[in-house]
Amino acid sequence: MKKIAIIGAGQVGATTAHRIAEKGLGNIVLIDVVESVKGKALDLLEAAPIEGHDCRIIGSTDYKEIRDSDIVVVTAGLPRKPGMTREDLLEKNKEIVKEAAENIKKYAPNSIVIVVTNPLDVMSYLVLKTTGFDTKRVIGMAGILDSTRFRAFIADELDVSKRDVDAMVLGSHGDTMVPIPEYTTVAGIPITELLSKEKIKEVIERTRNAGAEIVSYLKTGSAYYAPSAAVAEMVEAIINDSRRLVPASAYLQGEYGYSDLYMGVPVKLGKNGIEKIYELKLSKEAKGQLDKSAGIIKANIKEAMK
Ligand code: TXD
Repeated sequence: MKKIAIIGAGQVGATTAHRIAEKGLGNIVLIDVVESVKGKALDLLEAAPIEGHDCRIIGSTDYKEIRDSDIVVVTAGLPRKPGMTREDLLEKNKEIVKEAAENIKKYAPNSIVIVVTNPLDVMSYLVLKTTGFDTKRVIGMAGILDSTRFRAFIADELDVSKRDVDAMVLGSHGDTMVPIPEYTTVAGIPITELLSKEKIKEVIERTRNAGAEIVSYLKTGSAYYAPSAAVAEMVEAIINDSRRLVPASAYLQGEYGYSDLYMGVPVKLGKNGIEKIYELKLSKEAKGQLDKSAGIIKANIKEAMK
């Protein structure tokens, strides 16, 4: 079995472990600074006879336990509270993520890293620079989440099965994310054929604010069911080498005209991590929005690397 380490056993980390175990994807090591991580791991393990999987699951406060992991998921760090943007988390989370990255480099030098901690694109950059890993092996999770939100809202709007909706959301995982209606379809039909311009605008706005909408209800934390489903989908694609084509935050070196930053783009995910980055033709409007997204990410990267 493959070994999957999850750094940070909070809402997203623990729920991700739950999903990965029930899919039987590999043995799991949960790492956190708080002792409760050991209890969460035991609780998950004790469900195994009922769920019918044989994954080993341990919880630890010692990074040594991630030794030789095949995949490491980084969720350690603070989540948003009402009124906060993802960028507001930068100062606190950069120290936590840097520490995680140093330990990944030391104990799991051949792993593929999926970064989840916010601000997502900036934290992915920090992990890449701290580990020195090949750019294929450091991937940010955001696009699948933003797209699944967009898909769910479109399906509701049209009263069709959620399974039939495919969507593409590019750019930063933040208020400047760029949902692309031209590449968003229902059973192959572009949504531009099915929904009015105004409706599409409305759904895009709701997608951009979907994280904040949940934070406003939860008050003490942010979303984790859909985020963990998105992470598990990425882990599964890598472990099964299924070459899924999904949006994810990737290190760009000239693609879309941007360099030396992480941003959400369509990628092929397989056993080596990012097997390919796809460059889509974009409308002037979408490219303009992407430029704005890139500008914000660049500024935050500068701040993070100080
Ligand atoms: O789309 C996306 N990328 C995201 C990102 C979707 C959802 C959540 N997103 C972000 O993930 C969120 O803004 C946060 O920055 C992280 C984690 O969110 P989560 O909801 O899981 O936060 P919790 O429940 O507070 O869990 C964080 C855990 C908690 O158990 C801490 O004790 C632990 O991180 N933590 C640490 N673990 C290891 N090492 C260190 N130093 C550490 N510091 C805190």
